Amino acid sequence: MVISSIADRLVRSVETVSDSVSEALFEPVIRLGVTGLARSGKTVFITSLVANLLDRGRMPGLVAAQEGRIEAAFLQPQPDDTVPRFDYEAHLAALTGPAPHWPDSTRAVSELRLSLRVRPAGLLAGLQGPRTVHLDIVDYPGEWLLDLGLMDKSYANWAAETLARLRARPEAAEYLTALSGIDPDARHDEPQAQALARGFTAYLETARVAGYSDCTPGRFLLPGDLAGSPVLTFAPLPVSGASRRGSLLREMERRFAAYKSQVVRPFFRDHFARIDRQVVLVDALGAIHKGPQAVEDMRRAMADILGAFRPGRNAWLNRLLLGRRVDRILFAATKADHLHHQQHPALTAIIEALTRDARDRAQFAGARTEALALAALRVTTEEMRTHQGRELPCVRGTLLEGGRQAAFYPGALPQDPGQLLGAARSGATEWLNDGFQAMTFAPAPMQLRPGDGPPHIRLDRAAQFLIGDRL
Ligand SMILES: Nc1nc2c(ncn2[C@@H]2O[C@H](COP(=O)(O)OP(=O)(O)OP(=O)(O)O)[C@@H](O)[C@H]2O)c(=O)[nH]1
Ligand SMILES: [Mg+2]
Repeated sequence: MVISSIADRLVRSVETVSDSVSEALFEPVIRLGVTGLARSGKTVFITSLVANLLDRGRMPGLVAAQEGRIEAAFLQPQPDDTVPRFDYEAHLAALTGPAPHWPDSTRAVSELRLSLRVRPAGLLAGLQGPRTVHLDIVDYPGEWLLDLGLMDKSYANWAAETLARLRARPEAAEYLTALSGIDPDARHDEPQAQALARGFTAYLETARVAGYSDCTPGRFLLPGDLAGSPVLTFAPLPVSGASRRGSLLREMERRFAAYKSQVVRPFFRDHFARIDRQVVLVDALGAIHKGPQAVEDMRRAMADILGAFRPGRNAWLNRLLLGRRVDRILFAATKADHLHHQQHPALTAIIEALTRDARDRAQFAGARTEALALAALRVTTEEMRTHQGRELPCVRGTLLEGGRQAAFYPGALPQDPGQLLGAARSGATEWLNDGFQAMTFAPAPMQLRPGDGPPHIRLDRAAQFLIGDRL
């Protein structure tokens, strides 16, 4: 434990030194973390951001692009040889090819380096030539951040807290029944451990579908190449005292410790601790459509995610960070092209209120945060339609199911976000008015003018907040 944290620190200090060497050589590196819960829009966001930084015709809100100071942008080999590369070309081909479709779901960390040749602004403009700024974009599942909470818990603490939560939830009934026949002090038996882990994983999966955000350990839901390995074969057991050698309980304790040191720690050390700027993508419209409980859950998840970025949150993480920290965090409500622009201010107000609330809940003081509603890829057009004598602001697009063209009015969002969040917080199970419909549109075939990236909404504003000051 001690040795590995010293080793972590050594790795980090060497990196800090090499980062400052390259900064001194005028090739600054910005590491941009892109995260969000499953299906929040990470892959589409990164693909469209990169395409729009390569061809900047639709990026007037990015000041350096607007001023014509970005002379060139190009993809380069990434610095980390062991992290999968973000498959930019395949995702872009999916979105903009002749039969456009949404990219496949991605379930692990990936990375891409985009380098920009930028002429300096202001006083330095006449004195210095252009310099290269590297933008390293790191895509990782938001679920993994929630595991930070496990780091300062023992197995006994974790199991007791988890079981207390499970007892209040009907989704856990099956696991709890299976547990009632188990003696934690009996000899460890691998098929039994596996059956328990399977039962616990099944509970986590149902809980996530039901909309709970506290579905940790995160890797149980997104196992990747760890599926079936002992680090993922544990489950909470009732603990009444010290464990006996060779018992099921002792083995569970050991695997929980292994999960922390071999799964959670490397993620925070190799990825999280090196991020400079962060964007957290939130499918707010999807949650509003699912109902008040999903909104309440999203509100809590945002606070938990922000909590991971709170300076001093965790002694172990602090040592790893060596004083370095993320200094800007953007919360972005994605898929805003589901709404006519008349409704954008209401969505912006909701994501702003949620972000303020997450700051308060996480007692967050540190980085600058901002909230924004955007569409990384705009797949709709706007139109006004008369319905029962009323003008409705609609969006038109190709429906994902059936491929038909349709105009669609999702319903009214409340002008006052307090109304929505208040109902969610007070435990309402349905919205008072007609509710809010979500529709899934397919990407449409597009013809891009030379110099233009794919169409979007406010992606340039997001880029300005995240990297504009460093260009
Ligand atoms: N209309 C619209 N839909 C979007 C947009 N971005 C994402 N979507 C929808 O959201 C889905 C998920 O987007 P992804 O980018 O794959 O989300 P992700 O966060 O990478 O998902 P995972 O990899 O499964 O975690 C897509 O298949 C689209 O249906 C957007 O800008 N506009
Ligand atoms: Mg993805």
